[in-house]
Amino acid sequence: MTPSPLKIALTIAGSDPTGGAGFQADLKTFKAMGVYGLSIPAVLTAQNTRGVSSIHEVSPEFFSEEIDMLLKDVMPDAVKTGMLYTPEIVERLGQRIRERSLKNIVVDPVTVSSTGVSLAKAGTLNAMKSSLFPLARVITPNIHEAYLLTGMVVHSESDMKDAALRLKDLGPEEVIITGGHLKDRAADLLFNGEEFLFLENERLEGEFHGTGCAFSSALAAGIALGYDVKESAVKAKEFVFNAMKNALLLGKGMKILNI
Ligand code: PXL
Repeated sequence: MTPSPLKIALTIAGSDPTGGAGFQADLKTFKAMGVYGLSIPAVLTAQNTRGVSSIHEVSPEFFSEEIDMLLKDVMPDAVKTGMLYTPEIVERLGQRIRERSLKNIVVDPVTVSSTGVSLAKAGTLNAMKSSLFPLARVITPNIHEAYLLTGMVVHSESDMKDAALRLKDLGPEEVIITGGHLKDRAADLLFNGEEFLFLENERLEGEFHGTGCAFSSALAAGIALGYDVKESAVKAKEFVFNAMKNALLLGKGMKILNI
């Protein structure tokens, strides 16, 4: 038997039964990017394309066991974190990342669903700031999350830069703020501590479910493959743009990315 020739990415995130977001979307994205996908559910949601009706927590003890059992056997080349929901889960994850010396951590600080349901309990963002951001290769807040994390309202290109500077001070190696708008273009801002880089694309109208999950997992896949954050971000943006262009009306609610 030969070792797996594939690079491996692990998603630690919530379950979205529609597959539009959550670890299911992450796994499909890993596959599409040519990376083998591992997944650890951190929390479960009952939802359809119209919204989330209920959230079921995984106990911190079971969560730790999921991680320990998997990681004593398989080592990922990159890890993406999504909806973690409670401060306890975030803290346990931080502890395990340190103990296991996990590298290439992409932290998507998920706070709210596309339909407005809270996906983070009180204290979760603060726990991410103290326990996860300092361990992160890159964090990927959208402009709303950037506001919640920094208290800075983000409208313009220069607001995005100010918020990125503040977010970099929280400890990640690099910061990508997603979902900005420059004129009629969709713009993400990458800050690596030295220079700012705007990644722009044509803007597509409408609300899409799962763009944040697909972007951060495509980014983690690129990093697992050995690309740097900038190269991975360019690939991830293209991947999400194509998935948005081909979005599906799967149910009676939001458009789902075609991944
Ligand atoms: O898109 C954010 C998100 C992340 N993770 C899970 C979700 C959602 C949005 O609904 O359900 C599990």
